[in-house]
Amino acid sequence: MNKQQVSIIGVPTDYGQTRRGVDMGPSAIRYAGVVERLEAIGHEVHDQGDILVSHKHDSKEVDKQLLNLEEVIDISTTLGNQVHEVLEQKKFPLVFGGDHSIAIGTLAGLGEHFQNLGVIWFDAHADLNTPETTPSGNIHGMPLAVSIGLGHERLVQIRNYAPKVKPENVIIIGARSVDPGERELIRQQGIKVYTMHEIDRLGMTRVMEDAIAYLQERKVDGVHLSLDLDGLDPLYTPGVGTPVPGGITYRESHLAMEMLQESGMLTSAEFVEVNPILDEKNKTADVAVALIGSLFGETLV
Ligand code: HAR
Ligand code: MN
Ligand code: MN
Ligand code: MN
Repeated sequence: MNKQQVSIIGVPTDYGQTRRGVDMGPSAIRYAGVVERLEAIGHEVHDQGDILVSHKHDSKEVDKQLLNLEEVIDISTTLGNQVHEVLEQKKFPLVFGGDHSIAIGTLAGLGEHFQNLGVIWFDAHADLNTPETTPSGNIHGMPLAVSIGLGHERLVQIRNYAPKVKPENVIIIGARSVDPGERELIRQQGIKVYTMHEIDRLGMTRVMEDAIAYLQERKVDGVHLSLDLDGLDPLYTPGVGTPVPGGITYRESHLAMEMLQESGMLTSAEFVEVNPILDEKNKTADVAVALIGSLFGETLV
């Protein structure tokens, strides 16, 4: 197990959707002992604290297709700059949300450093909506589209370049709630998706072997894991804003993390959508921290 220097960044935002409480995700994950857990494995952890997020919720302009656009742009820009700095320092960025809109900022910080970044999007949803296709106006349903260069220009151009990742370098794992516009984009852009059907059918071992081999064939120079806790079945992670039944199990998700660790390809990660208000005794944050343990090489014996 090679020791890493890990930089934690918390992003306490709920502006990507409309249920309050997900802004407390970074606190819940810290409370669940993430720093201690990583240190016990032998990693050197630098907790940079949370980026500054206003909780004013006083937006005057209301674009129903892009709720809280200005706030999301601000937060994404700050986060993108900070992730970029962490990479300059040759540390591993580990980002805690917040809702999944934060991925816009995280990927904006990664995309310049890696010329051919791979992304594993672990989620019940595809997060490939645009202002034209969104059923909700919630930007947390759009970050993957934005990162491949589709959507509102000011989101797409955070840190002044686009796209952040090539669509053919993206793999979605765990999808079971996909909107019509998203389905079309998946086909049109050649995004690789392992829905719950493939996970049931092939098993998580085969899915991860295939996913890792695919990224190796594509000769990626880094891999980012964007893990939405709603990718797991709500039995294990009830503290999320948009739970969808029929998800990935606790053991399957651990196996996925362990296989990613073994691949040695991972260069950054984020854990999003933990909402302590909707949770049962911090269960969802506990799962996040347990998964982080596996992802960073925790072993039992
Ligand atoms: N697809 C729906 C929308 O765009 C729901 C998105 C659900 N949100 C997430 N993202 N948690 O993974 O509104
Ligand atoms: Mn808030
Ligand atoms: Mn998501
Ligand atoms: Mn989701």
